[in-house]
Amino acid sequence: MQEKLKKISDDVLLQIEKVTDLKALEQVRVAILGKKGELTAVLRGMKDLSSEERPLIGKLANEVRETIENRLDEAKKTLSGKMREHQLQNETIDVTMPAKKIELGHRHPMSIVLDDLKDIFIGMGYSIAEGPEIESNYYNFEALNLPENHAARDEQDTFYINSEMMLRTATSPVQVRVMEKHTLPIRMIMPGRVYRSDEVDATHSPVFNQIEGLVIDENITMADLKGALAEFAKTLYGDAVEVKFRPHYFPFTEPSAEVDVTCVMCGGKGCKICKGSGWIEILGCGMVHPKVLEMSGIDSKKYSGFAFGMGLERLTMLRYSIEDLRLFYENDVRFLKQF
Ligand code: 2NM
Repeated sequence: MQEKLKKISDDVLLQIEKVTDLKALEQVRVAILGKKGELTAVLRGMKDLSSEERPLIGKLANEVRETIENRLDEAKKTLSGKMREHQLQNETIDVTMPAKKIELGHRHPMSIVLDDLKDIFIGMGYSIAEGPEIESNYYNFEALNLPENHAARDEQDTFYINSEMMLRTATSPVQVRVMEKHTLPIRMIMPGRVYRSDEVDATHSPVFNQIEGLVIDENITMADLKGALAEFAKTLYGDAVEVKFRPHYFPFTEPSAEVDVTCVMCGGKGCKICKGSGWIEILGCGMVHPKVLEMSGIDSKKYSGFAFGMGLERLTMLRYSIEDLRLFYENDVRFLKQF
């Protein structure tokens, strides 16, 4: 019995020395001191010993158990220490390492151009007005003198919500709303999102952005329109640019015109962008139709005014030589980063 205890003790102490992690150490402990452990079995067998042997073996068995327990404790302490040290070495933070670069965003090219436009018009004394994107038949068409059979009113061209309401096809309804309040004079631009039922291609999108302008006061003439819009074009594209007013037709203005500038790409020689003509159309404009003024409660004998409208996508494409407006909405950072 004494020998058996000695062997158990020697074996276990050797095993403890060899163990390299806490899990294995626990396995050793269970195998010797656990309910079904080797030493536990010996201690249980004590009752079968003779009364002479029992105290001797009992004492020895307890000593062995104490030694083993002490060794297990020591090994546990050493192993945890080593593991902690290992952890500290592997998980150190190098505070001198350069931080992850935070990518700063910036304005979308269309926002850059819109901000420039706002600056130009604010500089000429205009203020900015906005209005709803869902409009009534009256504000979107009727008040703008668009005849019942006008193509723009067609279901094919406009997103109707019901027979009375629709997504606005231009920002002109905002101008009507401003005119109705008739706190004159008016000198305003109306930027905003507009909707037309167009197929998407390089130059069309069912959702796009417009900037329209409206000036109403006593004695406003076509000369004021020409002066203001030529000034605007030259501020946007540079003094070298030539500006041309070409007669056109709009139901809400009379007379009406389209404004061309010498091609920003070729300077007027003719290229792919201006289709060889040397000119590029940038906006539509005209003297507000007396009927339109009267419908909004403005006395057309006392007051007159001009209005104009342009597409923000188009202006931005011209500014940056972008050939496909779909790039504006895809938000591919490789595209956006260039501006
Ligand atoms: C354009 C071209 C010409 C325009 C006119 C009006 C209003 F409300 F005063 F009648 N709003 N917008 C207008 C005139 C818009 O866009 C190409």
